[in-house]
Amino acid sequence: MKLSITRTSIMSIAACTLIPVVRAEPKPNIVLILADDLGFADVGFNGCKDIKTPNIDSLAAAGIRFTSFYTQPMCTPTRAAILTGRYPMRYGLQSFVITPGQHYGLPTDERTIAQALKEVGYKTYALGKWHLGHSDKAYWPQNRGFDHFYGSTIGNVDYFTKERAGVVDWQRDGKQLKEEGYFTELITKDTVRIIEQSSDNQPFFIYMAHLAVHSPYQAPKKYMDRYKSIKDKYRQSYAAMTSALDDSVGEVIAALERKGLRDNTLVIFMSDNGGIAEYDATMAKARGEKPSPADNSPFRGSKAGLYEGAVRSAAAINWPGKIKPGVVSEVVHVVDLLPTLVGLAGGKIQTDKPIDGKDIWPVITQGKVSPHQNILINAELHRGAVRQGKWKLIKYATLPSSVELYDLAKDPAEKNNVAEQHSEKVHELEMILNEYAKQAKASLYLKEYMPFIINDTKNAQMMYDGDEDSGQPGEKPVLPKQK
Ligand SMILES: [Ca+2]
Repeated sequence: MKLSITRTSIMSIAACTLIPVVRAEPKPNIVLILADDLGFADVGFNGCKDIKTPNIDSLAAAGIRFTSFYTQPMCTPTRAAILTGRYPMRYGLQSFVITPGQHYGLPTDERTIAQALKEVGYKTYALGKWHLGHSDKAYWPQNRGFDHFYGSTIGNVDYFTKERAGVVDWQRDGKQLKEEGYFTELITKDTVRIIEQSSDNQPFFIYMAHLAVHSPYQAPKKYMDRYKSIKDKYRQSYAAMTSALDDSVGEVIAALERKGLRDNTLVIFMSDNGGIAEYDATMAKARGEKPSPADNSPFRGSKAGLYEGAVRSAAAINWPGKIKPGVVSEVVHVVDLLPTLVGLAGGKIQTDKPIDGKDIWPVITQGKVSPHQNILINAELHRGAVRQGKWKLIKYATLPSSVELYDLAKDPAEKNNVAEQHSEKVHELEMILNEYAKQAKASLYLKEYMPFIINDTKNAQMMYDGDEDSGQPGEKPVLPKQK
């Protein structure tokens, strides 16, 4: 079979959904509730038994529950994909997350969903965990289209002290705060306040980015007490944190109802990536932790990987009277939120850069098939994955390289690698993945931490710093103590 997949064809596929469609009048309020590291099977609507999520389940039961809603494998990249509608590899956020010592952020020439909604009259709020750049205020939410921000800019902090390595990271609109309280409950209280004080004449977009249920595993006693029967202490804390998250969803919905806004408010609930299951991170092990409390079944893998367990999100969308209850099993991706929501708001979708997201409103409301010919799961320097129909290819490019092909229709748990039996499909999907990879910008994470790899892949070696022939400048040798 002759293949004719070109860079141009992928670019044109990506760029073909740029026409905004005005459907809703008046403009709906939008509440996007983002959970962090929640396992696919850790909500009642996906079959969870030991953790109770009645409020999240009600939301899903009265709306659409997605079974193939894809995210990126980690916090920073998924947040970037939500805000831009573009795959993170296009702007260097494809690898890992922004760590507390790093200096980069979501590049400031990326236009966000908050900017797009603000342009058509929305009041925009970001609450909770930002994780798209903290070292420079230019990366902060209030400079990325949000009118107000209340929360933490770095990745994860203590739920009670809002501190990381001795630094408190908790602010309202740029003003640092010292505030008692549990992260989940504080942002819930503020979201309720925003809803109660909202104006009848101005729609709002609330981006409520929970830290829950990311580590550290901390919950108030009243929630821990609900799960005394769970013996594993990590699972118990995780369950307690999930219950606090569920109560939060209930309080937000109740506030919308009290204010009489429920019928004109679209609510999305989703996790930013799969839960930590089968976790084998070296650093966590070295600390003696066993942080594997989540359940991504029936999927294989864990947060940060390329298997479905990393990228298949527990997700639902609800809008009374506009979205009929049901299940969508078509493949959709978190980048679709921007064109879909901005389309509903009558806004404009950026046209000077390729938008990867598609308008999935017809999939949600009319049972149409997925508009995606393929979806990019990720394209990094060392690995990548792509899904096309029932097929999924995973490529590990580091030597010795390897390739895996799964038939997700027959094998959603990715147990049987059928790459050898379907070499033509492997070839086709490798070409698609490589075309995406050619469009990737260098990873900003690697640029900061491993510039020798990024600057010259073909002749990769440590950069000469004028003194030592390897290592970082000023790096102290660690030698065994002399007897
Ligand atoms: Ca996460």
